[in-house]
Amino acid sequence: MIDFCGIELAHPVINASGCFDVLAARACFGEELIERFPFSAYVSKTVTLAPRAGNPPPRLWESAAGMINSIGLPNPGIEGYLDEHLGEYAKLGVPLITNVMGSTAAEFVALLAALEDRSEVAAIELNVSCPNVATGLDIGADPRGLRLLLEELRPLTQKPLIVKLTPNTADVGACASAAEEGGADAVSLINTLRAMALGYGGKPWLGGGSGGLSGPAIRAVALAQVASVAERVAIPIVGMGGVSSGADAAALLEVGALLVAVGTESFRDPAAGARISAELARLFAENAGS
Ligand code: RRO
Repeated sequence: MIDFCGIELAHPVINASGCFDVLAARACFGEELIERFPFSAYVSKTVTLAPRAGNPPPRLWESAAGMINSIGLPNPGIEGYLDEHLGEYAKLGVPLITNVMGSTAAEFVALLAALEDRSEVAAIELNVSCPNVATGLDIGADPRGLRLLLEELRPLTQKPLIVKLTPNTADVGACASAAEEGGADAVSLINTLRAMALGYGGKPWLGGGSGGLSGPAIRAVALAQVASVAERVAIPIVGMGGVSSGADAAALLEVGALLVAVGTESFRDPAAGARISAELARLFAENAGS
């Protein structure tokens, strides 16, 4: 068992937010894919205060060793999430981490208030990869703003707060440290790297203009950023970015992550979570024996 912010987890592998839609997986691949749930906790895709339709298509671009997404946060809004999704997620038999995003502190405050009495929610992940409407800076790329946000939010909830850091910043360690100073219980990283692709006639391919790069292409960046954050903070780290095998997961644990999240690999192989967990367990067993 792993103690993650007071939550007991059976093993270190969880899903990255937005990367394993359990309801779609069940509809496409059948009940058996989620019957023995592959992840030790389930992280929801990002929820905002109001419903959002998301970006116009195309929303994906296949890049060398990865993909660029510009999904644009489609979600039913917090009320829709509570009414339509929470009941289903609560049946998975693993702790639920709800990922939320606001573009102002007031929006985050309202999101936390809506979740506070919902015992189905074990922890809240704050997606801070969104521009602050006042400064235009990504909230998570501005250490001072991030610390102030956490100082405001921390007293408002009993639930652990995990800050999902953005890699699109000069000093991710400073951002992680600011989150910790503000009272974050854990950090998770990395979100996708800002990227774009050109289509026919030199026009941006993605409907949203630019997007975020993920997959094996970003694995080395994730490793470096997790390692540098581990040198700066004492709170638990959830490492992610291009994890496609047990060995990739082990590398993130090696440099200081407590948990590892599987993201893009689940799109390529919907059974990736179970496979990567099994590979990691085998590596642990081999190392214990040597
Ligand atoms: O919805 C998205 O386009 C999206 C989000 Br909220 C995010 O945090 N990271 C990403 O790559 N895409």
